[in-house]
Amino acid sequence: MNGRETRNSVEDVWGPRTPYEGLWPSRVDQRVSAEPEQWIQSACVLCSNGCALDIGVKDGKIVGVRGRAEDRVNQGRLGPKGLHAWEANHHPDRLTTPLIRRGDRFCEVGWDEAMELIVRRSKEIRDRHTSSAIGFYTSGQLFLEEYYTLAVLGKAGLGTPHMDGNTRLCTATAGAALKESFGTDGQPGSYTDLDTTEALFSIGHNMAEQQTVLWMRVLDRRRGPNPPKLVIVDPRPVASTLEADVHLAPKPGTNVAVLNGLLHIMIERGWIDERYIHQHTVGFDRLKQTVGKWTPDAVERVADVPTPKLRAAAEILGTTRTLVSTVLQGVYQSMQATAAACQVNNLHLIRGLLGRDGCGIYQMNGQPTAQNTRETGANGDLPGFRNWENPQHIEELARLWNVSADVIPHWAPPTHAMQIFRYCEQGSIRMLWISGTNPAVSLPDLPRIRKILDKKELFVVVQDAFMTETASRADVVLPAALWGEKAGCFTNVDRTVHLSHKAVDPPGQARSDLDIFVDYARRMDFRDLDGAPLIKWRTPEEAFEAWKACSKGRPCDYSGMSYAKLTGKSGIQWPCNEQFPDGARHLYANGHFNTDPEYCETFGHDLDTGATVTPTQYRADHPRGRAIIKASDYIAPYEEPDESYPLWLTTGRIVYHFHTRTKTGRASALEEIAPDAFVEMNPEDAMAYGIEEGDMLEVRSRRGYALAPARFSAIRKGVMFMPFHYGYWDDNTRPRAANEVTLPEWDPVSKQPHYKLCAVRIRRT
Ligand SMILES: Nc1nc2c(c(=O)[nH]1)N[C@H]1C(S)=C(S)[C@@H](COP(=O)(O)OP(=O)(O)OC[C@H]3O[C@@H](n4cnc5c(=O)[nH]c(N)nc54)[C@H](O)[C@@H]3O)O[C@H]1N2
Ligand SMILES: Nc1nc2c(c(=O)[nH]1)N[C@H]1C(S)=C(S)[C@@H](COP(=O)(O)OP(=O)(O)OC[C@H]3O[C@@H](n4cnc5c(=O)[nH]c(N)nc54)[C@H](O)[C@@H]3O)O[C@H]1N2
Ligand code: SF4
Ligand SMILES: [Mo]
Repeated sequence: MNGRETRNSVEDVWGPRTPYEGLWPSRVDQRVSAEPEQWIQSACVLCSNGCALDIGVKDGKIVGVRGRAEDRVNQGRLGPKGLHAWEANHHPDRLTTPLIRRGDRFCEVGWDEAMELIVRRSKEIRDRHTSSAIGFYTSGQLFLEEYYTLAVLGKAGLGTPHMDGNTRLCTATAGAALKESFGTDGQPGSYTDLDTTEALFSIGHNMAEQQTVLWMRVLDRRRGPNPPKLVIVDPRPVASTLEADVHLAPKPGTNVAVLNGLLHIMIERGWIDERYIHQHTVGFDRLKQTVGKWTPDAVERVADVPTPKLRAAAEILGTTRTLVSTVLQGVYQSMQATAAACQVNNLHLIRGLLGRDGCGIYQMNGQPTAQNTRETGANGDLPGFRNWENPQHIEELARLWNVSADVIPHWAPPTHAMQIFRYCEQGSIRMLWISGTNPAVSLPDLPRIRKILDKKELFVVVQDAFMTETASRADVVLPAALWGEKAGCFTNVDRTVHLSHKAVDPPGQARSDLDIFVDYARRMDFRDLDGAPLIKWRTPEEAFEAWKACSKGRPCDYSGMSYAKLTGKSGIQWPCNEQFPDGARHLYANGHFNTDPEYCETFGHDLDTGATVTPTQYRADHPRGRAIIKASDYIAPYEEPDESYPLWLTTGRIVYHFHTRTKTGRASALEEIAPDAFVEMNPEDAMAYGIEEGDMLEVRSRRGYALAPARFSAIRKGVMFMPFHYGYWDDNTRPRAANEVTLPEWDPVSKQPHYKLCAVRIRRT
């Protein structure tokens, strides 16, 4: 790249500081390969931060991006992925025609032939085995309008209970923890809380690498007047831990012990808001009882966190007048995911640090549009955060869609992703339609996942922009348009909705996911009770209008938004309606939560077993708009190092790549700086095995093995880390995907897999 970038984000990830307190100054980051003729408004789709940007277009091609200075989320800043990954849009590897498998090769066909085959197989399978033999596995990366269309055709057209998204791997626990504590999904806080907060608590979240622009905001506060205190909990040394005032590095899988220890100290020292607890919560007594035994010594024994450090952290969290907390995969993909995430909610509740400026909880999202998968019900929940156990809510949807309530699956909890794959394995699901996700690299225990996808009896449709490891195992591949080539909305982690306009045409015959779903619904001839087409929209804007009607009156109320209102200025936070025409910064500002039995999204679960609370039980304990404090005692991980597999492996991400690298692996500067997998380990562990940096290691678990070179860091002894980005589309010479070895276990409440823990052994090859 010549002089057309404002900064080199690969060498200097966060760029220069703009110290502040109060109003975050803007700094516009830009990177183009040629002077754009036109700038088209959009937002970045490479993480849940949702940075607003304009897409630069020249001669019908994307030639770069620049941050939008006027946007509340990023005030112009962009990180390395945002500045680079657009290069993938015009990569020659893009899929441009539908493909049908004939024997062991793919044949190019037209859309009619591909869609007719899918429709024929759908009808055959439905007629012989019912709609329950058809499953959908979607993404956290499509647009809101696309998910909503998929949700309606799946729930009201086919009536299959087997729909989930890769959001199950990503933010199912965020949703679950918000529901358990506050009654429905929805992040209570706002990014503007960071502008004034006195303290920040981050657990299992590598913000500096994974939400780089959010971290810029934190760094700018840290360099400005009245910098916030910073407490970080992560077993690895990551960029943010160097900045922290207190870094707790617990043994993997011990989050609940650490959090119970913090709560214990806070309660013991009287660092609680008794009035808030009394007026706005239920369940405090049980929490007090449960954390009673988690003295600092007890925490040290289980989690190996030194007692002075735990006390120092508790003092910051217990005495600060405002607090922002962030939680992500080190919690959601670790032991007791929902239980641990709920303890962070509890920490805010017992101190009354909620619903006002400077106080926010982010049960973070990861993927850019994961929030929308959950809102629209494309992940198995019901649209608009409705409760599948509430007959009233089912009736509302039936009326809205003009279908019989019996069609909408609500007789059992929605099927979660790992169970969908289990049903495919057992043969009760015979058709699986995968859109915008790459399970052949991202699901745990890959040897098993490959076997399932390769089953002759399973008809697999894959809708993607590239020939991924999953697409190459499909029966039909549908070429999808990417971001920039279609219009639609998405919502970031602080409920800010952005509209991404279409900037360029998709390559070849590639079509938007919306077009594909609408086409399928038309060809399947799904109809409502009056015989009219079930899907009454064609364009993204029409789909958005339909969604607005569905969301009205629910927490995620979009009814006050429009494509026009979302164009030209900053993104807008939901709820946006008559009461909040410009959106609302905080949920629960009045201390009233969404826990009313007629309004809530779930009646809740036992956090340890996942057993559901019955509607009768919930009504009997009626929380009356109070938040629910749920306690949980520590449970040891299911698989721990032993004699045969003596080391921990944890997996995750690095700053330069996004997931299975379909985009970032095709952005030259990102691929160049991070071309291969590695095993991060402590030099002392390495010495015990006679391993030198760069040696090729075999990492083996009870499931399988992967090969990657050793890299040293100050990671906890006995723990190793592998990024899960590297699969096989560009290097099929050795097993190198972290998920060859990971554990197919999941959280009992959120059903999110435990990617952060498994026992392995290593040897030099
Ligand atoms: N660069 C980049 N950014 C991304 C993504 C990407 O692929 N690349 N993906 C996006 C998506 S979808 C997501 S979900 C997010 C994920 O963002 P993060 O959750 O921040 O990323 P991870 O690397 O998965 O895990 C976070 C941290 O958890 C720690 N950890 C492991 N085990 C434990 C434990 O038992 N307890 C605690 N407290 N910590 C533990 C790890 O050491 C790791 O540093 O990032 C988003 N942003
Ligand atoms: N070991 C381990 N495994 C993990 C994790 C971990 O930390 N450790 N993290 C988990 C998490 S949090 C996540 S989010 C998942 C991510 O796992 P995946 O979802 O499998 O990863 P991606 O590479 O993002 O796959 C998205 C696919 O969608 C395609 N795509 C992009 N945009 C569009 C579009 O507009 N339309 C269509 N049809 N396709 C599109 C991309 O080309 C890509 O193939 O991985 C999970 N797996
Ligand atoms: S922080 Fe996330 S949304 Fe913002 S530019 Fe980076 S990848 Fe994109
Ligand atoms: Mo994720």
